[in-house]
Amino acid sequence: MKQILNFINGAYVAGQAGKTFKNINPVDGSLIGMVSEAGQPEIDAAVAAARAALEGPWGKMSIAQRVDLLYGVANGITRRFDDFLEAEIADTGKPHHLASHLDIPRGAANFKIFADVVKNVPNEFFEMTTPDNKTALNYALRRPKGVVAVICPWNLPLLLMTWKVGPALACGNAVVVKPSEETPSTAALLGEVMNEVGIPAGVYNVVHGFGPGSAGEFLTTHPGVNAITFTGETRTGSAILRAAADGIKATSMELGGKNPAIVFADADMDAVMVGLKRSVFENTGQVCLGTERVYVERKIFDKVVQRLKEVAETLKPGHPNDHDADFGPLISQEHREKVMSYYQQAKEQGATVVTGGGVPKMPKELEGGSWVEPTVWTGLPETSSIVQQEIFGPCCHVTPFDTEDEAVRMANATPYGLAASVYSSDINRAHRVAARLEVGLCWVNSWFLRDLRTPFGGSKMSGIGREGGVHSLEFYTELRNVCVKLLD
Ligand code: NAD
Ligand code: 6OD
Repeated sequence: MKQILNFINGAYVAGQAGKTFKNINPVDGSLIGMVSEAGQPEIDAAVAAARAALEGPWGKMSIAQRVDLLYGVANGITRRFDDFLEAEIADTGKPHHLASHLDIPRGAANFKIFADVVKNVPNEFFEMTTPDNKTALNYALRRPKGVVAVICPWNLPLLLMTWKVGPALACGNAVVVKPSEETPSTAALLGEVMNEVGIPAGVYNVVHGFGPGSAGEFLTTHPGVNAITFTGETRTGSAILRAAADGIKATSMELGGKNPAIVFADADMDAVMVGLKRSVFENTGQVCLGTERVYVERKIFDKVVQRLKEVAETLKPGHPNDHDADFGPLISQEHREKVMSYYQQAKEQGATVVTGGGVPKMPKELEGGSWVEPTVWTGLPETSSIVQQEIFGPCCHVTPFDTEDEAVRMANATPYGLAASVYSSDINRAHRVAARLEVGLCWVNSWFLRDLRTPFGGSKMSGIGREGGVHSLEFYTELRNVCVKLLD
């Protein structure tokens, strides 16, 4: 039986209390292995190891030396590509083609790109005249924040973890990562790469466990942690913000979404269908940026609904290694219950179920997996739970609109503000609408195109702060102003 251990100070260790939890393959419900849960002693040890690394060789390295090591990590992930792929697929059940094109290459790229960003960051400099008419020079030093806690979700495990660990290490911090309890494997495996490429012990630590009363809470409340970067549900984000308040810790919050797509009648229909197919159904709808609300100009409403139905009905569920399979299971039976409760609510609230709404018929060997059907609804009021709440499944509700103002008003009418897509061939309208949407990211005629130098994050209840490119440097470094008075 596979054992997944904590990675502390460069070594794999079991929790002292001997507590373990199951790592389940969502494809068929089989047991992958047992995960060692970290308790308070392991969190203390991980934070102490991170602090010692900052005070030791890691803290003394030049930017150039760190950059070289981070290139090494990127190459190390690429060298062990198949190991990462296998681990990610076993934990998530996502199709081989998705993990091999998105998750694992981005895991490597996140180290290379942020290494490049820190190499090129300019420093602020101001020359001033003092009250006694002399000159003083001001410059800003960027220093690491210190020990950064990285708390991760399960939907894109390696990608989203390295999206934080890459810039944190590039800026000279040391990290303690808590991967999701559903997907512990790639974070643990990355420890091997860190050792292989010579990242000093204690710079990268991994502790496994849950949130409240477990590793997540022990880490976010630890006095030795200077900053917390979190990706996950909005409700969890609130709990972590409360924990962080007591210790005045810096926080970056990437939270939930209920993202709209607005389709105008002049849109290129192929671009619309390519965009919606990916944004509604990719990764079985478990992408924070995914579209769960589609607003369509009334004159093409029936056509778009029909095309969405056709797309949904051609999608084939299947085992990750089945190259014809378009989508995998949801992450867990617990998450399936949540998604199915929304499928039930939609029926009770009187939705027209255009397609889906149930569980697909799977071959016997996959019947234990957490499968759901791709689903499209129409006919619900904008106030319904289906239109207001994040479901995080392969589903969307489609609503008609008559005017640009009405589309923007409905798109903005949820507590969330993460991402949106606008489909139109009228370039002026596209810019105008993008500027009016209350979101952190807006794609036009596309979805989830990512240049990692650009700001990423949500507004309203979808998050606080931006990461990406120099914006990550803002979070992962502390600026220190040095003022030098030139004496005669
Ligand atoms: P989650 O909030 O349930 O868990 C995320 C992590 O937080 C896990 O590691 C969990 O163990 C930990 N955690 C839970 N309670 C905690 C606590 N009190 N203290 C410390 N840690 C705690 O989220 P999830 O179900 O893993 O992921 C899905 C959610 O993540 C969705 O809401 C999705 O929209 C969101 N998400 C957002 C982004 C973004 O960039 N905005 C990206 C991906 C996912
Ligand atoms: O691409 C990224 O950097 C990113 N943060 C994606 C988030 C996806 C959410 O599920």
